[in-house]
Amino acid sequence: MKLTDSATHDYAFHALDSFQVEIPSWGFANTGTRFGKFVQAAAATTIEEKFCDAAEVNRLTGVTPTLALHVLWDLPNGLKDVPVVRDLERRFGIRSGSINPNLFQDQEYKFGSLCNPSAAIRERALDHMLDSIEIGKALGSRDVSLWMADGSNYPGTQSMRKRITWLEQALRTSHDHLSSNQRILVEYKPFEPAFYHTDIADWGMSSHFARIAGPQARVLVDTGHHYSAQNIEQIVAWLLHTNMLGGFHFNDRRYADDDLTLGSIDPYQVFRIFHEIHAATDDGLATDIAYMIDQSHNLKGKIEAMVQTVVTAQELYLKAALVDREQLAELQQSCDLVAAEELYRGAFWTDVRPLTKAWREARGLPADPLAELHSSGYVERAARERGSRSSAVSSYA
Ligand code: RM4
Ligand code: MN
Ligand code: MN
Repeated sequence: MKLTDSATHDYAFHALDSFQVEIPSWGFANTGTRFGKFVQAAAATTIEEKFCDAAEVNRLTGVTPTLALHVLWDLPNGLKDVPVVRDLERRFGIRSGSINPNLFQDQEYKFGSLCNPSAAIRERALDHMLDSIEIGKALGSRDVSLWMADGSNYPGTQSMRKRITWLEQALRTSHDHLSSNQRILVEYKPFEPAFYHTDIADWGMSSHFARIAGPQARVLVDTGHHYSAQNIEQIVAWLLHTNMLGGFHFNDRRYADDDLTLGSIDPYQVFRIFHEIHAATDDGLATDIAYMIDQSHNLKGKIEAMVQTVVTAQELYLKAALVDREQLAELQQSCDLVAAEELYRGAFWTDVRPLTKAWREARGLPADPLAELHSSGYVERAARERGSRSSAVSSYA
């Protein structure tokens, strides 16, 4: 496809109009590694500052109208904090996005939450799930996004099958409490913090739990939650085929759950994932997918990294949209391998930056969001205003 072609231009604008991505409140707070944190003066230390930063990212990019919230960190008083969040939504023009229960920080969860051998602790974890569902209802937010740290560290120390049953029960009960427009997304992760077995370790287990939970549950694919050689786009193709794909947590990785900037290590993989989604959409498959970012930047500036990520996601989404899928289907059918691969790779190597810039200008957005962030002085102002305060905000690591 030639970029000067007006049909391509219209198609690209249409693709960009259809793409939005949710940003995480915890991406603006100070986080680090298990070895420590490098505190940033401009990092958000309150829920208000997180909303303010989210609004700035949305002003710059125009495609991030929702903010994912973490119950323990953002609504420490649970449902009682809903009016506070409502007020922030109005003030900053940002809506609450997915609600993320926290089933991993309390001391009681040492041996698990929804999979803990103790019925009392499982009950407590379920109560937190139900509270999170009620918070979602009160905020008009669609997705309750479940990630658990549950698992075990040593062979023979836990019954894997009993834990499956406990989790099935908890998910069924949770699903019973959903309103008709809510969903539960079930995230998987192969290891960490558990290092022998993780109760929801891969997409097969997530699919199973989502099916058992009920018709409004889907799988959440965090791109960083796979073993190194895993073919993530094939997993995506399977989830699309079986109508089980609910959403993504975008980030990149080199070794484990590194939470690096999307596309910084392997942009081709993100392209390949988006290609599967575009192809499934063409084929009329249900693709109600929540795109979300799940990154914590230890070294990069928080807002800068978030803007860079959103722009990268748009570029890769557009590159994948530009694959001539009709022609590709013909080449696949005739097993013309090199021509098919060249067509596919050709879209990946297309420089779409002139198109994204033109789209931004046409939509009244800053043509270069990162340059606009720098010239706005937002980060310096935030550093001045926030720097003197303590950075005791809750977040992981
Ligand atoms: C996990 C997972 C979850 C995130 C937690 C804090 O590795 O990616 O989505 O909420 O980290
Ligand atoms: Mn995640
Ligand atoms: Mn993760």
